[in-house]
Amino acid sequence: MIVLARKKFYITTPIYYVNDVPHIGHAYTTIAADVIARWHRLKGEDVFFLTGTDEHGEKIQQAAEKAGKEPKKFCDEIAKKFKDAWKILNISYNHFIRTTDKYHVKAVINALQTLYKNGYIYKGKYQGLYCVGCEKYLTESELIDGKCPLHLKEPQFLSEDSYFFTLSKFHTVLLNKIEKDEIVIKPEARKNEIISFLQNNKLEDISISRSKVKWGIKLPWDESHTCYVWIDAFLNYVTGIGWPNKKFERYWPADLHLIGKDILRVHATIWPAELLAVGLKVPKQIFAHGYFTIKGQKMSKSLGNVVDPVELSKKYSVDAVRYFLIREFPFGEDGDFSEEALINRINGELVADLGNLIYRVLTLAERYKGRIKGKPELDKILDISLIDKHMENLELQDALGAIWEFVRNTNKYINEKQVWKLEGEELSNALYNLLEACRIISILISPFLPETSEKINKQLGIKAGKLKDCKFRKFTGRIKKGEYLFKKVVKM
Ligand code: ME8
Repeated sequence: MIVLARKKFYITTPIYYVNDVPHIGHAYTTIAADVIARWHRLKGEDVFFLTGTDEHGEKIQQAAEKAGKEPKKFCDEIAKKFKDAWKILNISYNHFIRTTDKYHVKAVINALQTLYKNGYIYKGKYQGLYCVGCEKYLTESELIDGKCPLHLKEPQFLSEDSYFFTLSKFHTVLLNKIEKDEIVIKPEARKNEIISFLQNNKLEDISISRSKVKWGIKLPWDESHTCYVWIDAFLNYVTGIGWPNKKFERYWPADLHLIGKDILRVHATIWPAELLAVGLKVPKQIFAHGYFTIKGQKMSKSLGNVVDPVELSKKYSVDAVRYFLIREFPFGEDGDFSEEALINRINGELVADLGNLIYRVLTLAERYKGRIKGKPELDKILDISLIDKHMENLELQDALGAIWEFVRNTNKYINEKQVWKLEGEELSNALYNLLEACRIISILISPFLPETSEKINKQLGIKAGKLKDCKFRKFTGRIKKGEYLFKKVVKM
């Protein structure tokens, strides 16, 4: 007998800086990654989903000083806040990496040693404008009115001895790999941006050490310098699955690095170059989603408009927040967040479409005392391969849209058939179709709305299914109607 190995799927999120608590932007990437990871599990794949926190460097050192705390203790506290938030938001990561974890630090030292030994590092002097918010040197042309366009602060002029990584050596190979889709960059427009950047600019060597920053991993050959935080941080994607231990080969290269557009350029240049220099394969795919604003404004502490995903979930339910974030914004494009839009989705789609459907079907089914059997009819309006295609193309909004089409059409079926007026075989047949549709809907929504899917399964008296179970077959559940799935939000 030939036993085929299960297909693997390795997905990562950025590791978030612990200078501040998680906000809705972090939650967006992490929820999207969770939805994708759960979808691949539903397909029976061997999924590894990695997330975590980025804890070294000047930005964190300064934040700890400001809070009057020793850096490690400060990191412990904030990293816990990320873990707690992901627990509340039902994030099914396989591992949460912290760059202060001992195994990571050890592996980074190992990688630095390899880079040094392989001749990719040399000593020089760095002079330039450094933005602590970005944790990187900026060129004059990147500044707007002398300020970093992202952090709206003037960068500091720094001049220091530094070790350099020979990024320039990788210019041509990176451009080739991106053009040939050996590293797939999505969406297409972002790929073109990177290609045009590489065609119009020569990659320069980058400084990878700081002598003035104490909070970081020391360079093994010169302990008076600490490692540049990005060089350390990128390696999480391999150390988080065990590198340099050989077991990491099960999952590497990553199938998908999911990130925001703000950090695409470094992911498309420094990261693959670092991998090549260490002698590892490059990732298969990087997807950069858009950024969202809050009621048209940039989210910032000073504007006081930072949205806390945990608070939002407490107010409206976790699944409502998950649903909204995926359904509202085309994945890859920028979007604008507002609570009004969230409420509209809850009332118009979760309550009116899904909640209503489950309640109506279970009410009708509970009333019926006979055996439920019939012939599939609703299967004609369900296209699983289309939903899967959207998921594979990372068109998350469209996938959820296609599932919702089925929810709406199932509701329509009740109205058109006037199921409440049917009797005997006709009623049994309609209920069979409706219950099977609800069972399949529960499977399809499970990556997006895991809690709701569990509630539906309980009411239908069935176990959680896989994607292969999304076919109309015999209905074998034991129905027990429960509460409404969602509550209508009354606008004040
Ligand atoms: O950049 N809209 O960490 P970070 C959408 N530590 N997504 C947003 C967002 C917004 N307004 N704001 C943040 C770092 N994000 C590094 C990464 S990886 C090796 C190191 C999300 O805490 C989005 O995913 O600044 C973005 O890329 C990420 O948070 C930046 O998180």
